[in-house]
Amino acid sequence: MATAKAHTNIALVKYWGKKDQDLIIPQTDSLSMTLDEFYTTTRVVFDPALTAEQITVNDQPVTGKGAERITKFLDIVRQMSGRQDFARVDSHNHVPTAAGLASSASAFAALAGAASRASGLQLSRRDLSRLARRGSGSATRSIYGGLVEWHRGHDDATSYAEPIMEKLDFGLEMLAIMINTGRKKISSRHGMQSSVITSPYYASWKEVVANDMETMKAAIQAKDIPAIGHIAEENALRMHALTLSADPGYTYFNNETLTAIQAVRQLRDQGINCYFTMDAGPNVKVIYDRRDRERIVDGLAQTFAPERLVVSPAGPGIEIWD
Ligand code: 2P0
Repeated sequence: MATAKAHTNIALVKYWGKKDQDLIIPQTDSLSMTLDEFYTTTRVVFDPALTAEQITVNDQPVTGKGAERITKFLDIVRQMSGRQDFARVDSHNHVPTAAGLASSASAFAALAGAASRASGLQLSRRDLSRLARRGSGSATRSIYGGLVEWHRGHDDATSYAEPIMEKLDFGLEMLAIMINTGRKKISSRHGMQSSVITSPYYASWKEVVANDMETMKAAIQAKDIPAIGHIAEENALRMHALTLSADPGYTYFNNETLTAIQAVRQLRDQGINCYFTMDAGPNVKVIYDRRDRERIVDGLAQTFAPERLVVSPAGPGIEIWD
C-alpha cells in the first residue's frame, strides 16, 4: 500500500497538442507553476484477493470511461513492476467547493506516485514524471513544486519535466476566479487534437511556444513578474486562438470569462501589475506579485463574490508515503 499527494499546476507557457497520442509526447515544451491550494491525495493497494479494479474518487465509485483510463494507467505500472493483481484506488481532490478545478494533472501525478510505490517500484523523480505523463500530459509537471519545465523530448525516455525553481524566492502568486459552467466541456484531449489537425495557425503556435519558453525562462531568472505575466497572458490568448481557429471552431470561454478578463485589464489600467491566463475551461487565473494581493482581491471583489476568489502561492512537489 502507498499514498501520494500531488498538487495541480497552471501552465504559464501552455501545452496544446500531441505528437504521439499513445505515449503522450507533446508537440512543444511547456512551463508551469505548481499551486499550493489545489491537490489530490491518492491511496493505492494491490491486492491478490481482488477480482476487479476498485476505484473511488471523493468516496464515489468510478466506472465506465473514467475507470478504463485508470486501469489502462495501472496496466503500465503492472507491466513495469511485474505485478499481476488488481488494485484498490481511493482518491480525494482537495479543491474549494464547486470550483470545477479538479485536475487530471494532480490526479495522475498522485496516482503515478502511489501506484508505483505500492507496486514495489522505486522510481526517480524523472521516471515518475515520465510515468505520470502516460496518464495525462499536464501531470508530467505536477511531480515538482514551484516553476517547472516539461521538455517535449521525442520519445518516452526523453519527454519529462524538470524544476526550474522548486522553491520560489520571489513574490509570484496566482488567484483563481471560480467561474462555473453547467455545460459539458470539450475534453482537452479531443480539443487539442482537433487544433493540431485543423487549425491553420498550428505551425505558428509551435514557433510562439519556442520563443515564449526562452523569454519566460529569462523573465523567471530576472524575477520579473510583469514580464512573466505578460508572456503568460499572450501565450494563453494564442493557445485559445487555436480553439477558435479549429474546424469546427470552439471555445472554453463563457461570458463570465470575458468579464473576468476585463476586470483584470481594468486593474492594470489603474497601474496594478496583474495578468490573466485560462485553461481548458472558463475559470480565469490571475498572475501578480503577492504584495499587490490585497488591492487585486479588493478590485475583483467588486465583480465577483469573495468566495469565488481563491489565492494560491506556489506549491510543493509530490510526497509519497507507505
Ligand atoms: C496545460 N492544458 O499546459 C494545458 C493548457 C489545458 C490548457 O494540459 O490529453 O489534461 O491528458 O495530455 O494534460 C490540459 O490537458 O491533456 C492541459 P492530456 P491534459 O496545462
